[in-house]
Amino acid sequence: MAYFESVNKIAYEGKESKNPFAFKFYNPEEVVAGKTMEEHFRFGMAYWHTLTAGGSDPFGTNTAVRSYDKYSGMDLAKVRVEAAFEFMEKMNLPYFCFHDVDIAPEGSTLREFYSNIDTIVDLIEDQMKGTGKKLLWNTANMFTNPRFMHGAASTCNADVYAHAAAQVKKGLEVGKRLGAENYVFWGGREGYDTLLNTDMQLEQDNIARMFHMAVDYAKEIGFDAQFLIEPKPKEPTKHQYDFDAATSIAFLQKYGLDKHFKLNLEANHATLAGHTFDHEIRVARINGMLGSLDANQGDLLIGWDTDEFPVDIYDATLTMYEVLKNGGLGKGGVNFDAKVRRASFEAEDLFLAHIAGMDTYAKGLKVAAKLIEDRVFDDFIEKRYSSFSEGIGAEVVEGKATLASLAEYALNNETPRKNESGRQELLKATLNQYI
Ligand code: XUL
Ligand code: CO
Ligand code: CO
Repeated sequence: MAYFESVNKIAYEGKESKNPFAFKFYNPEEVVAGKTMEEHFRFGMAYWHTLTAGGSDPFGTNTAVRSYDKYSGMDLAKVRVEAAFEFMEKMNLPYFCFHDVDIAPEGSTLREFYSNIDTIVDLIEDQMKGTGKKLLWNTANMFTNPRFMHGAASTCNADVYAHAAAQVKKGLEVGKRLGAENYVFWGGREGYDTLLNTDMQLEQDNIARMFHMAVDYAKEIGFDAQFLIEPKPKEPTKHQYDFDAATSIAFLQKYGLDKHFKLNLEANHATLAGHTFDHEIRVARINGMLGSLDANQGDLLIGWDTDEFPVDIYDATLTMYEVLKNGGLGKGGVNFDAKVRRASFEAEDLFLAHIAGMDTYAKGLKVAAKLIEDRVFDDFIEKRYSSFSEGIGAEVVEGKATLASLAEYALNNETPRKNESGRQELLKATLNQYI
């Protein structure tokens, strides 16, 4: 049965196409910087936004109209699997990502939840075999259920901690069964609102303990996925522990977890932290910690995670610039952690939104590749720091300089070399010429 009857498979038609249901820039076979676009992006569908979310917000209930609305419970979960794979097929998305609760209802006991997951995972496995679609990552939702009001791995309630561990254990088993390439931990409620009731040190130590248990269990069952932490600075708690890339890397290093984890970075989380997405990717990249990307964008005027589909070519260019400089995303990919606006309630909007996102990233990739090929910024940056490749600068870089040797140099250097302009405006104007 077709759940998205009105839409056929989306094909690449090129920039001049007037067909809204066609790619204008994303051409999976096109080679850019030595790889096909499909290989560069490894685009993924977020099960929660595309199949499960219905457009509700704090002021109103669901608006989305879907052909599977008439089902409920396990019937709905089963139908959604078919709809998910039809969507990925038509949208030409090679990967998908899900939380445990996205695919199966929790039921009334943990045992029932496990059994529901098993039933649905059987169906997903069949569909994966039939279509060749792959699991970019899965994760456990440890933030929606009221039991997690105080946190999951950071909770004050040890029984809740055990429940969270049980979800992670199952998640790792599911990941192994479905050949997940990554396993994600977004610290949904791992943070706090007031120190007046919080033992910050115990909470952080306990999070690290659960991560170590997860590393150990993955090893035990032979699950070799890349583990990823997804930083976010706030929402739902005021102070999320995994604030940004730098904070998360420091946490992983402190607890001896940095060999086992990389980062899943999300554009809207970066801006919530007061950073640009390319800043976050650069921080991860220079620390060897870039894992995967949640593609979306926030709204300049709104202070929360609006999870909009990415349409900003400028941001996509700088994002793909960092990805290319990283030599790609390895086991990671570009997952659309993005939702259609509440008023874009028709099923067709899901396709139009993914087309917009994939085309934006495709165009960004092409511009980034050209910028790198022409060494637009590389040459400028190389020259800007050239004083560190010779003389006293080279001594600093080689670790030969001391405060005393530098002071002696400065004392004897009556005519220091002049500073040169940073030329920001010129560089930004040049970037615009490429876009
Ligand atoms: C929440 C968020 C999550 C994670 C997975 O802001 O981004 O959907 O990506 O739990
Ligand atoms: Co995300
Ligand atoms: Co998010």
